Amino acid sequence: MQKEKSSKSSCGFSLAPPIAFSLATKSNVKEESPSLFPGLSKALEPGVGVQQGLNTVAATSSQDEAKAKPLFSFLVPAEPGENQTMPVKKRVKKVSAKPGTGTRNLFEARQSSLAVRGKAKMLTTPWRDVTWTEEQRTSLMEKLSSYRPCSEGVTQARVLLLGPVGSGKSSFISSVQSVFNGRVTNQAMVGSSSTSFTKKLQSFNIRGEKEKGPTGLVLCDSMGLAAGETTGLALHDILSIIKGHAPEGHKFSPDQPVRSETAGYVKKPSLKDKIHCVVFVVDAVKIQSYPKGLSTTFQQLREHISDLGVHQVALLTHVDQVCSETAKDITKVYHSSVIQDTMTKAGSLLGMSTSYIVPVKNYSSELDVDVNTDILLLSAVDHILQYADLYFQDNTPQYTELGKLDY
Ligand SMILES: Nc1nc2c(ncn2[C@@H]2O[C@H](COP(=O)(O)OP(=O)(O)O)[C@@H](O)[C@H]2O)c(=O)[nH]1
Ligand SMILES: [Mg+2]
Repeated sequence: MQKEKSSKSSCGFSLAPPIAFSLATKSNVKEESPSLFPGLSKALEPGVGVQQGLNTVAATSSQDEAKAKPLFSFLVPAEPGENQTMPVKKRVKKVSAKPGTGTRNLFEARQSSLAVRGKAKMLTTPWRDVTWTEEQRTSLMEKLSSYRPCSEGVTQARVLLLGPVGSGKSSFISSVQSVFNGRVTNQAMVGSSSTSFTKKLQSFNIRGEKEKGPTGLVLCDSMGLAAGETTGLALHDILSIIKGHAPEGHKFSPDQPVRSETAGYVKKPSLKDKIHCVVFVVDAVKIQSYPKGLSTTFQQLREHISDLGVHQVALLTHVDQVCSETAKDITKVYHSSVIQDTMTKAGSLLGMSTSYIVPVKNYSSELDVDVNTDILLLSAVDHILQYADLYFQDNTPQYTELGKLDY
């Protein structure tokens, strides 16, 4: 089993090389409790979160987005964590028809054997290494609180989250802020009852621990992506944000693309106004049911964003809903073969190597933060900042070849 190794970037963040995923060997696999969920799927309206409860506000905001743009219905498991990989053949064949002689049908026998074969596999050796301790959380918090971009004149890394409605963009922003606050707060959801909220470009300046002031990280929320929107307005608007032209609070509208006449339009954006890293956000539960066009949307977007020299990574959210063991204990996330498999699917959807993708469990219905969920979220931020730093390296004179300015 080969695990990821880390190397240090010149900005102090460790860079993860592409992961070599290895196949589970028998000795490396232990069985999880049988899957609790049948193979049926049901369609949900876009924007309706699987998880209800505290985040009904967020769900409302997503619905507002959905209203604004007719999207698509997602097929999601009838139950969280449902495993759709277990076809059950309903072939019934009596072995013996004689009553009282242990009549048993093959269907029952098959069912019980499937119950064993269908168990989600948990790997004894994790496919990525994480230290799950209080010290690790503290050290990550300190590292990220003191993070500053390695580029003069830029005090914060601006990171844009892009993904379908309901994928967990706003939840991620709120969850990261919650980690630093030490309690679950729904920062990115505030005001989401307003119908325009999720249509606006909103930047969230992540604050560090108490009295530590702002971190060097700004997370930018925008409205959801839909399949087939890469041509025309949406793509144009996304690229305007990335180039730094779109003003804060800009309300996206198909009739009013960002242009030089737009109020607050930033004519000559400097490095600090631009987006320094793009994070695609996809939902593990919906990974197989996203419309085909979404993959094309992602790939076209990626091409355009790459042309701007901006690095891209991805978050795979809702991992707690595809693996029951991980739902019970988040430290199992890198032991889960279901999640490993979903990562591969996310990689194909996005057209990127899985080494750029990190699994995440956002705070959704919890009231209190949890050390291990915090570690996973902070590791995701760490991952993002590595790639933001690559952008700064690429666009800062001291790092460019012979001091040649290329921006
Ligand atoms: N169980 C679970 N629910 C999540 C997770 N991330 C987001 N959610 C829920 O998914 C729904 C949509 O999330 P939201 O952040 O509004 O998505 P957005 O449209 O991309 O901003 C909300 O009900 C969230 O509480 C996650 O990692 N796990
Ligand atoms: Mg949102």
